Amino acid sequence: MKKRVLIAGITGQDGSYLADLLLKKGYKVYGFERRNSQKNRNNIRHILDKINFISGDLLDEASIFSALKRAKPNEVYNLAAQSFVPESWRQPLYTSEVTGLGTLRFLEAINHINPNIKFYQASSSEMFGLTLPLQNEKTPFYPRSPYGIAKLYAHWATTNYRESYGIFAVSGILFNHESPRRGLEFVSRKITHTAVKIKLGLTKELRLGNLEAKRDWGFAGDYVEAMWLMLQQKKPRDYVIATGETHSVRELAEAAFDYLNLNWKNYVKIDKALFRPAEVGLLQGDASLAKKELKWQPKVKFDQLVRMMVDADLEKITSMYGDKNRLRK
Ligand code: NAP
Ligand code: F7E
Repeated sequence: MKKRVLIAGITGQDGSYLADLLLKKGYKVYGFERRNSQKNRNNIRHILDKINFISGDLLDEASIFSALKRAKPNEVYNLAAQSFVPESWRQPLYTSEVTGLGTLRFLEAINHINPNIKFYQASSSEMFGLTLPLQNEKTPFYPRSPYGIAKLYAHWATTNYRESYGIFAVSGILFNHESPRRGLEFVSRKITHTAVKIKLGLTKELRLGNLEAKRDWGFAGDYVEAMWLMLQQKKPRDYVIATGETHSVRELAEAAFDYLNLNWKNYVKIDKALFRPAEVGLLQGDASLAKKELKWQPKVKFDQLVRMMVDADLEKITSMYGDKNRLRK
């Protein structure tokens, strides 16, 4: 019998890669999708006919209950969240409701409907905040944003439901991961997308905030494999997923502009409004436990990731403007 999966956040970056992976593995895929005035299905447009959509919202407990009843999943991946860190200072209560309590709503529903459902929670390296690298499963948490705090609540709720009710509920503590499907506001995609527009003469500058912040950036396609592996283990436990390398925002900008034969210094302008009230300055993860127990390895390196994203943006933007002649010589 086909395994059944419910993916919350299927329209996002990770949800779309996870759906690709699980369809390939023969799962029947259900997508828990909130209602928007316009469908936001760009990331999954290539698999639309293979997904069974269920409308629902992390804010609406009843919709979670009925989604579980309808999909009857063996596995649930909760990838849905208000995931943009700066927005969490502008909408702290909303972020806590969705990103924090939303997870609790899923756990409660699973416990009531079928505690044998396996549950994956999308925890985040943002929970480590101000701690020193290398961060691993034993590193204490020190979140620096309402987003990080909400994720920490969800993280502990997941642990608690595992320990209280024996649910196979695990958290993947994932460090930043990017791809051509990343939202345009996150720094990696903002850089590759704007650098390409500059190259094509469509815009003149790129405004950025803190260039010195360092992140451990990996490829989303590699990271969804780790999510799946976590739910296939004999025992439920949490894992850090990271590349182990760290790079600054400045290095990311340099790599993207270099690849386009441009000097980043001529285009990047610092905008104080883009600095955060409290910053996470340095993240670098230690994924040795995942490498040992899950046999997981990141495949895409930093430079390869940047080039993949620039190439994809070149393709997208030129096809949108229909003017390949403006491409770089
Ligand atoms: P993303 O692209 O922002 O996707 C978020 C998804 O959540 C979207 O499908 C969005 O739907 C959905 N969503 C938002 N609010 C919702 C609500 N109230 N009810 C139902 N669905 C809702 O995020 P991502 O990069 O794929 O990340 C996936 C998860 O991993 C998130 O929980 C994120 O916080 C976490 N995480 C991400 C990273 C990373 O580097 N990417 C690292 C660690 C953890 P719409 O399309 O309708 O907006
Ligand atoms: O920022 C700096 C900014 O927004 C990275 C989410 O997926 O990963 C992501 O959160 C760094 C920060 O990602 C700009 O100050 C400079 O230090 O791409 P980001 P994030 O905040 O690390 C974690 C693991 C998650 O869980 C989140 O869901 O880049 N930065 N200038 C900028 N950042 C943005 N967005 N825009 C700038 O102009």
